[in-house]
Amino acid sequence: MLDIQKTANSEMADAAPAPVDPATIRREDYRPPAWFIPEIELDFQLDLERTVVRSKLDVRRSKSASADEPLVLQGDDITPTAVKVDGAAWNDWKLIEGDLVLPLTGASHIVEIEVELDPSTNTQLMGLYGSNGMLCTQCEAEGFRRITFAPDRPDVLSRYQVRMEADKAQFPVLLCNGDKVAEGDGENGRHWVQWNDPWPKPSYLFALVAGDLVSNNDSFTTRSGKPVELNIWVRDGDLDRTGHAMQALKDSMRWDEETYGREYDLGLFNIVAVSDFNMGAMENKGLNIFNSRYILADPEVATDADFDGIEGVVAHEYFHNWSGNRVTCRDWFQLSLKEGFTVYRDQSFSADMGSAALKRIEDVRILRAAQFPEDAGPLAHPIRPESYQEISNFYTATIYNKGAEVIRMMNTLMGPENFRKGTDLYFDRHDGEAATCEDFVTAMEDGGEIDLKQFRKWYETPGTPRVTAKLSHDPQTGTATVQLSQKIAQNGEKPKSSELVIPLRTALLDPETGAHEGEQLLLLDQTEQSFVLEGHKDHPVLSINRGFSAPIILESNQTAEELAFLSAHDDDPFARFEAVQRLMTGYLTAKVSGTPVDRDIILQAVAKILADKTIDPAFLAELILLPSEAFLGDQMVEVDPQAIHEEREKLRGKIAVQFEKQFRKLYKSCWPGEFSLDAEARAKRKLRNVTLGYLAASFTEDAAEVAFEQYREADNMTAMQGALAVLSHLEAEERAVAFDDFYKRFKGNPLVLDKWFSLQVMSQRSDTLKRVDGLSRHPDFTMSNPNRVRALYGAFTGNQVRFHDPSGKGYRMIADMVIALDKQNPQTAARFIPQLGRWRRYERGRSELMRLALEKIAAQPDLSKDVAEQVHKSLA
Ligand code: 0A1
Ligand code: ZN
Repeated sequence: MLDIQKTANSEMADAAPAPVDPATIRREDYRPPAWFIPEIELDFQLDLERTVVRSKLDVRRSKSASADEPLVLQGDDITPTAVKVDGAAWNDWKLIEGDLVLPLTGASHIVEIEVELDPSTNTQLMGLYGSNGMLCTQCEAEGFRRITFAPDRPDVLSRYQVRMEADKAQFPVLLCNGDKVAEGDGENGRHWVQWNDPWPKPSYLFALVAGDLVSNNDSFTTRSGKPVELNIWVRDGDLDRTGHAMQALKDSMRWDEETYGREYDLGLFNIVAVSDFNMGAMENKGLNIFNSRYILADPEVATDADFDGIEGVVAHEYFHNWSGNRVTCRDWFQLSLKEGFTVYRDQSFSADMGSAALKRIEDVRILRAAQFPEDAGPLAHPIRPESYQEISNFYTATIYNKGAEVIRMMNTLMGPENFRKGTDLYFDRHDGEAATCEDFVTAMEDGGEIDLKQFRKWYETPGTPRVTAKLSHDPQTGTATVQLSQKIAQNGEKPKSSELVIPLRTALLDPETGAHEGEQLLLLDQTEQSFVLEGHKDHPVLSINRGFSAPIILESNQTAEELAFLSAHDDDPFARFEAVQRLMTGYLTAKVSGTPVDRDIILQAVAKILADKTIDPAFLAELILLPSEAFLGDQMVEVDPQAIHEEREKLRGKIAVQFEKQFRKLYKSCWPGEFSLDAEARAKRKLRNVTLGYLAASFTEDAAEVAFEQYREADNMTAMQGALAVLSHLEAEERAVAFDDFYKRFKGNPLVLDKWFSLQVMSQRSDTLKRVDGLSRHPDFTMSNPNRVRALYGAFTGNQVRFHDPSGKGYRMIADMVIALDKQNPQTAARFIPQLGRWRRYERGRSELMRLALEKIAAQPDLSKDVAEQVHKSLA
């Protein structure tokens, strides 16, 4: 219809505003709430199949709202069984698109509502649901409306008093936000607990848990001397796997006091581990709920990476107590206000707890693997989006990880002292409020005495900036000139020039020794800019974007010789790592596109690295790793996964053969002693796995034997997984033996079983597609558990060469899975769309097959909002 009108009167159509899709929610349409709810009382009669929720809302009309503005309380898939206003039964209500609308007059009322729920049928895992016999909730972003009717928006803050009642034998533990104020036994074997949360909070931070749980109980004394009881609640039998999480919690509490001056504000902090969870964890006030994979660990079942993940996520959720809970978001467009800042905080914490250099390499790897592709594709959005249809789709690497990079750049620009002054002012100024990204930037300006006017562009600009750097040198004047320019490309379009503020930590290295006279911060804030640096007799070597000080793609005129020089000499660990990566990436992308290129320079660089005895084993392991196939694809105009795979394997094989002796020696030198989680032991485990990979790639006949031996002797999951990862690609008999043994040993542990699924579908073997299909029918596979779905299908979509099988079978398999999963768990289903959504980046044949898979999903009737938004945007 719209199109016909346009052709009939094109002049009119041009002048008219863009058609507004009713499903689209826009940032510019924000209106403050018409009603506030300072107090909420909730009563839960809990049961797995029939839970009754009674709410009592103290509703107050906003002074700025008109006198006839009705009270609208959001609901999703619920109906009221009773409504009262000011104590009397009230029938004057309507359900409009799920929301409860009450045409109330006057300034304040008490509204009481009763709702009945069946948590056992809640497969979306949003709202109140059953997981493994327990009851738990997930309310962010819009799950509270699946529990009861309420103004389910983050700028309505309420104080909650909650009474929970349940069968005592079935649910001996009843938890909610805040402090426990009373408890007692009821009739018929029931018991109850009364909870009071003194801190006003938005509904998305509400949580309860009821179950048969045991706790690791500990305590923490805040720096002002207040005692805090700490509990990590798990199922019986998992208790001895909670020690690492508890230590991480106490370390986080101390760190936030020391680094940001933030103290915990309740007498109790509870964490609960649940096995069915859509995301990693959730920061509900005083009652964090975690995906069990981010709590449970011991060396026998968890890898070193798992231990790090636990430390980081425990810290992340704890830090939200200030960046998210005490200061929350005004609306969901501001999500990065809490998420970007909190990711930055957890990254800094982990850097302080371990190796800052390794942590930075890891964080950049994640950014490049998840965020850069997002920013280059059809789902690109700024860290503060302008619109959305389903907010669950916006828990993205852009909001989280690019958001963290933006905060990190503020720190770089301001320096740590002024940065702290800024965050102090932000917390003081907005404590107890629902704030915006703009509030944050203003507080940083006021507290940190800096002008961030132009810097704000980062909040509204999608796409990854490309910075071109050229170094020229004038021996006569001894000046070196760094010429910089910036542009941004979006969704495959031609790059346009940009004017972001880009802080580039830079050093000019002496071409003989690699020494330099200190770093400089080059501030690129125009489209093109030159920086003249004095005092360089000889042509120096440029080391730029050290520490990855800005989230950009660097294009420089550096030669392979210069990169090799940096890979041997750069004193910034990230820059040194980056130099090797760029050297290898340049070689491999040239090979894939058929350009003749020199390989010896890479071999020489690797030889130097291997000969450098000052490098610690963990860093050495990073330096000799090849860039991933996915990353290499991201550097190509048109991706051919098979060609990339082949060239990468050739280079890997060549390095493996050339340095076989050294790898063998290193492998032996990393022989594990007594298991320990200290840095040295971890570094050895890491290097041992990397060198094992090379030994297997060197075509030596004993590769399977060596890997199998490592598997057999391993007393920890890092070594076991490393061995299985190598075996998974081989034809050898040892592969099946090891995988069968692993299954038998760990079939009772769902988190380890997830690894068993993943390792098999990440195999490069040509029968992998068949294996994915077989595993999807395995009795231990279930679509009801998001971890299991991700373990099988998520890991498979990361397998570049097999997911992108030229037959298109991999794409069809994912499309069919998404269609089936969407009926059960739309949020998790929608998370698979971006893998297909990148179809425009692939060579013709694959591109078309990926598009067809998306079309098939799009053609389904009754798609969820989650999947529909992602599919339609991907095809647009
Ligand atoms: N705020 C959480 C992330 C989160 C978001 C949505 C969820 O719904 C299923 C769950 C968790 C965090 O940043 O950790
Ligand atoms: Zn978060």
